[in-house]
Amino acid sequence: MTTGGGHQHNKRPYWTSTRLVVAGGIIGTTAATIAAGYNRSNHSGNILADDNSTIEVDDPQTMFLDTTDDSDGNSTGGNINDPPNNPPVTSKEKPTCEHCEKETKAKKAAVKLAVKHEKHIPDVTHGTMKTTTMAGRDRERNWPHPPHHESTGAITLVENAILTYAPHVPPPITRTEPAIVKVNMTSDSVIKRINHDYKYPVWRFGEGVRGPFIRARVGDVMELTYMNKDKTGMVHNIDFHSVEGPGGGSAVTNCETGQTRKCLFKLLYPGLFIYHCSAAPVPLHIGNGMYGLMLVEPEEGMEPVDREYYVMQSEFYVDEPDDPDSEIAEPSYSKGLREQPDIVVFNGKEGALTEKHTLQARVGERIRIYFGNAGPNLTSSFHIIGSVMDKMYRDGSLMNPPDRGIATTSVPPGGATVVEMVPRVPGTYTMVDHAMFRIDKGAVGFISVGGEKEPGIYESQDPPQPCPGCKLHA
Ligand SMILES: [Cu+2]
Repeated sequence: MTTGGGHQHNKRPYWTSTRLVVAGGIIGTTAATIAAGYNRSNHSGNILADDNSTIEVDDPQTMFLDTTDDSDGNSTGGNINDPPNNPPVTSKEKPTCEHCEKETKAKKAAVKLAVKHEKHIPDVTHGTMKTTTMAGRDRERNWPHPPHHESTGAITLVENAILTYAPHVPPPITRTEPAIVKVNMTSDSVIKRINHDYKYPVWRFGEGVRGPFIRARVGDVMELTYMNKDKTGMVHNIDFHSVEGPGGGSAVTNCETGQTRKCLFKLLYPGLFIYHCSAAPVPLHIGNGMYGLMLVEPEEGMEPVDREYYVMQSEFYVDEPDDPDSEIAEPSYSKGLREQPDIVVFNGKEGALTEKHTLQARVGERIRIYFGNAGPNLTSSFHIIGSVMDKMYRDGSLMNPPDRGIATTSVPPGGATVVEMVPRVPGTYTMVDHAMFRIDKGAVGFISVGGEKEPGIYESQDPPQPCPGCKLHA
């Protein structure tokens, strides 16, 4: 493994036929081999074959954290060498940057103009935003580097992503440097119960209607191995909203049954993003269950909290089974076109977060919910009955400060949000889409909070009463 001198501004893609440039460094032939689809062996001895082969891979559900340094070329991730025709960038001279030079000229011009007109001058050139007024007031605040500036050297760390299914969330990222994060994904289709009336032919990633939660860090490179195991013969792919490039990755992950795709995606922006299948017809692939969440942590990581949960909303459009004795409903494209769902649920089915499956918490704990809306049609008015969101990261952005003291937030189809609450009174808190008729379609989830209440916040002569027939107050 070689390390590169930072600050490269390559116009070519991250991988080429001869070398891979990641974060200004050079990964070399392994990644290039992946990109080119050549065969290689991984650390387990399983063959990772080219795009069109049916192969056996590591069990994608058996994930573990592996921080093996891949620099010796013999451990996780395989052989990483720098090809002789592409020597490492070792010069200590500061590379010139065409973009920056243009930006500097533009800034000088802006300063002249601002002096003339006494306007604010935003400077977003190198990591700090400084807003200068002619009155001499300077205000600095942290401002993320533009993506092309994140060139700090080669990535030598390789790890396997820990993937979890809702409502569980992988543990926080603790490392302070970028890594190549290996993510194994599969797709298939199965018959699953989606509410008290119907079973349904759900299409899914991994083992859940709502795929696995993927957690990484900005600047990481996701090394995706995606295998379509769907025996029906349907083509699937993955569109990651966290990925820059055609189709968010779907353009290079189209898979027929038995095929495997391998891709490298650099994660340029922190935030909470959904991913979904975008094979045609796209609304059916999403509506039938092919979606999930990916968290890209900022460099400084997420603030520690007491509990984290993964919740996704989606809707189903169904026709009655042709066979009156069957419980298996049919997808209804016409209802989808009319945007009239029969079923609206959290985490893939009615009751996924009620009865024995309520989320758990204690008074005084900070609870963070990663909430996504797969749609495919409805905007969610996400609300937690009995709680004000102490923090709410609008649209899942982790580059902006959170909003505070929010009761209800809109989450569009394909969108996400991160919310935090701190319950101060024990009892049941209810997650809903505040378009309230949807509770009768299944969109209800409970958070059961135990512990002693803080005094003076919620007082009554009578204890809380059960609410007969009510779906909101368990
Ligand atoms: Cu699909």
